Formats: sequence, structure tokens, C-alpha cells
Amino acid sequence: MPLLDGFTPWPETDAARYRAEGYWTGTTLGAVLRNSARRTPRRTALVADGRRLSYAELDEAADRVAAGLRAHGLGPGSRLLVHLPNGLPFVLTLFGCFRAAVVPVLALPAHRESELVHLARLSGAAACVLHGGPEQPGLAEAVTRAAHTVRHVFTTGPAGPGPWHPFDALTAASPDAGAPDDARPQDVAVLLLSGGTTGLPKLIPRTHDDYAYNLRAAARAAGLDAHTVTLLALPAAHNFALACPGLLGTLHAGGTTVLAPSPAPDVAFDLIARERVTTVALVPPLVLAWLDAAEELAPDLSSLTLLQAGGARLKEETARRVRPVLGCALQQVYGMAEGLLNLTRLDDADETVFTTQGRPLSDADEVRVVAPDGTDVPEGATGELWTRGPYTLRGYFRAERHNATAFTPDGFYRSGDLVRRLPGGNLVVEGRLKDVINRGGDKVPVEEVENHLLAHPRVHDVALVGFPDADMGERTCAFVVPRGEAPTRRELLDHLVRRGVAAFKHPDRVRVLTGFPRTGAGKVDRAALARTLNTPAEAL
Ligand code: J2J
Repeated sequence: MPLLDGFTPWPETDAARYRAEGYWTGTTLGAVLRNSARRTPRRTALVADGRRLSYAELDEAADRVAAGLRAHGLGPGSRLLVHLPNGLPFVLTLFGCFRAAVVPVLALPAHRESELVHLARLSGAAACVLHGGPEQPGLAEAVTRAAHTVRHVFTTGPAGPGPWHPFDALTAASPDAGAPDDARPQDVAVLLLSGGTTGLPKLIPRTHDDYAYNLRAAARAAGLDAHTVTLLALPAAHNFALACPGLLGTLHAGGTTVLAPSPAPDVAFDLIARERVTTVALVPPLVLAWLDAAEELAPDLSSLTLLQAGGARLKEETARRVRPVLGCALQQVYGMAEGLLNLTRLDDADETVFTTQGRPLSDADEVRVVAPDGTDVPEGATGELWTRGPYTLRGYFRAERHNATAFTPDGFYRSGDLVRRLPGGNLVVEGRLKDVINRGGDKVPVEEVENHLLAHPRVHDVALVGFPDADMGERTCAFVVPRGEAPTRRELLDHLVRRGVAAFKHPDRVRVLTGFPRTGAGKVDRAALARTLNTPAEAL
């Protein structure tokens, strides 16, 4: 029996095959750390917040947090909303949860009240852990007011009145020496946020078995070993930085993870030189920023051997600059928190690495490229990517209605991405069908943002449209049909801030129109709107 209702397990025949063929090994994520700690207790596992923790220390700290969670009444299947930047509290919370079988719900650091409230409600969170920044009291209050299931708030800042506890309340518990791991391999280990689907963001359940396979296979494909030093520059709460291979893959390999407080080149370059970092994952706008900064600053990056780039399409010209400027290999990664990972391989020809987004991680990944009628397109033609496999979800959490269309009856996930498959199996991402704008790797859910803008009293109708941008790949423009006097962009941004919407969702431009062009079917013609943006325009 699954521990969580609202989780769609794999059909038993598939699960049996994934076990029999060795994809699922019956391990838990808590055991990933335990195993490395047994092998190399004194090696440095983490460098974070000015501290260095050995594997033995991290392992012990994870047990403490598990005991702390249990002491606050959180147990197998309880959900814990986690809103933390890259730092020690994030890693401790995560492993405390894995050990106590509490399910962390990983919000991104950029999220604000609107997203946190939605995630707390959707997950039915029993508690949350918040970063102690200046916005924290407001966020804590909003979440506890709006989500009645939340009984405890742990914060890395000063604790307020009521059900608030300092984060130390979790780490102060004495570990239940040798307590068995409460988690079972087939249970949901973590709820990740979807990069955008129609409507409000969805939660992606990942089990111990499937995520452990994901991180092991990704660690292998990225060539990680005990000498790896990974810089975590992207938010650890995102699948790419967390387990592809990222933090969890590096812990599995017995290497060291350095948590960067910011991905800015000056901060990262210092850490790379000081900690002799070998591996890093970035989104394309950061790859560009690092390339430009490295040409100007000539930093010591001699330890760096691998840059993974993913989250949005990397331009070929940018890909070609990586080795000459940064002195390391490039691996393109086309992934999704829903599961499927595609990567170029370390021994691929340069042409493949520069011009494709790689091929599936696993022999057991099934990928179809299909036409609108659901038939497979010929090799080399563009179609929608559908996938199913040992680490790709079979249903979003508590989203029955959405699942009915997001998955085929035989369990393929309809990704909404338009791809081309080349001879040899490598994929090229050509575009998308889903209503999401990919702003340099940050996924902007169109309908969600439009709904926030529609709530403004002087907005009669609105359409959010992506337009090409040299640095970000795409940016966003809100086309507004006003009610009375048109609101300015500043007024709309203030409105979104008041509603607690993450800054990356704020429109880059605003255009005022008297009405929308329509398609033959009467829908807003977004393509026609996008075409009007090809000429430089003044933002209001
Ligand atoms: C084009 N589009 C891409 C790429 C993702 C590794 C890397 C990225 C993610 C991620 C991830 C792309 N070129 N190289 O989870 O483990 C777009 C696709 C995809 C969506 C998923 C990982 N890499 N994309 O970005 O869940 O549209 O995961 O479906 O945030 O990003 O977004 P997300």
C-alpha cells in the first residue's frame, strides 16, 4: 500500500521488472548518505555557510533532525514544506526527512507567499521550514493563516510567537542511536515542483527507489567519483542541482559538495579556486555570464573538469565557447523534474555535444516522438516527446483531473516539449506545446500569471506571451486590455509583489491594446501577439 493517497504508483508488472532488472535496488535516500558515511566517515561531505562537515558528521546530524521531526509529531507520510536557500539547513532538513520518512515539499528560494500558500495547501503540509530572511515573518503568517494543516513553523531566523520554533529545535534532539530508517523504498521520498503545467503548479512525487536510481545513473553519466568536488550554484531545491547528479549524486559518489550562496561569477569563481571544484551545473544565462566574466577576470578555474548546462536550450555558439574559455568539458542536460533525463555523454563527439540535448539516461527509458494524432513521427521529424520509465512519474500528486490528460492511458507522460530525434538517438529540443514560458531556465506558468494580473482592478483582459531574448532565451510580455485608464508596468509589478508572486514571473514588458487578435477558433492569437514584439518596444 502506498503511504500517501494522491500518489500514482507504477503498475505492479512494471515495478517488478524495474526491480528484477536492477533499476530499483530497494534502497532509501537516507541510506545513500549512510553508505557513504560508512565507507569514508572522515571525508568532507559538505562545505556550506563557512563550515565543513565530514560524512560522519552529516550522517549524525541527519539522525538528529530525524529525531527532531519525530519529537514534533512529524512521521511517515507527513509533508514538510521547505523554503530554504542553499545552505546547511537545507541539507539537514532533507536528510532528516528521508530518515524519518517525512516528505519534504521543495519550494524554490524565489517563491513567495502566493506559491508557498498554494504548495502548503496542495500538499497538506503539517509544518514548514522557512529561511530567516526579512520577509520570513510575513511568509510564516500567511502560510499558517491560509493552510490550516500547518502546525509548526521552523525558521533559521528569529522565532516569533505561536507555533514558531528556531531551526535549532530540530537539530538539538539527541539522535535515536542506530534508529532504523523509517522510510520504505517504494514510498514517496520527496515532492518536487513541476516546471510548469497548465493552471497552478503541480507536485511531482519521487520515490526512494526511483530517485536513488536517478541519482546513481546521473552520477555515472557525469563521471562522478570520490574525488569529485561539486559546486551547487543553482538552487538545491531544483531537480537538476539536487539529483542530476548534483548534491545527492555527489554524496552517493563520496565526493564533496560546496554550496554556493549565489551563482554570480565572482562568488563562484572564488569558491572554485579555493575548494578546487571539479563539477558544476548551470542554466544557459549563467553559462553566458560565467563565460563573459571569465574572459574579463581570467580566474583560476584549473580544477574544473565538467560544466553541465540545462534547463533551457543552450545556443551552439555558447556551447562552443565553454572549453576554450572555462577549460572544461560540456555536458548538455535536457531534464525535467517529472523524471526523464537526457544527457550528452562525456565521450560524445564535439558536434553532438554542441548541437544536441543528449539522449536518455537509462536503457529502460521509453521515449516516443509523436504527431498531434498520437502516431510516431518519422526519425528526424519534430513531434511531442512522450516518455515512461523507471524514474518518470505516473501521475502528479493529488491532480486526478489533470492526470487524465497529462498521461496516456498506458502511462506515458506527455511532456509538452517539441523535439527531434536524430539517428543515434540524440534529441534536439525545438519548442513546446505547453503553456509555459522558459525564461532562462525559470519556468513561468502563463495561466497562473495571467490570473494574478486579471485580479488588478484596471485589467480587463490579459495575455502573457514569450519573446526571444539574446541572454535569457525568452522573456515575457503582458498584453493588457485595460478597464478604464491603463495601469503602468510599475503598477502591475507592485500588484504582483503585493500578491506575493515570485519575481521571475513578473512580466519584463507590458503592452496596452484595445483588444486581442483572435484565431479562427476564437482563441487569443498568441503567435500574432508575439510577432508584434519582434520590433524593439518601449515598456510602459
Ligand atoms: C531545452 N529545454 C530544456 C534543455 C529542460 C536537468 C536539467 C533541466 C531540468 C529542468 C531538470 C532543457 N533544452 N537542455 O529537471 O534534472 C525544459 C523542457 C522541460 C522543462 C523541465 C534537470 N532542459 N528544458 O529544467 O522541471 O521544456 O527541469 O520539459 O524545471 O524544461 O523543467 P524543470
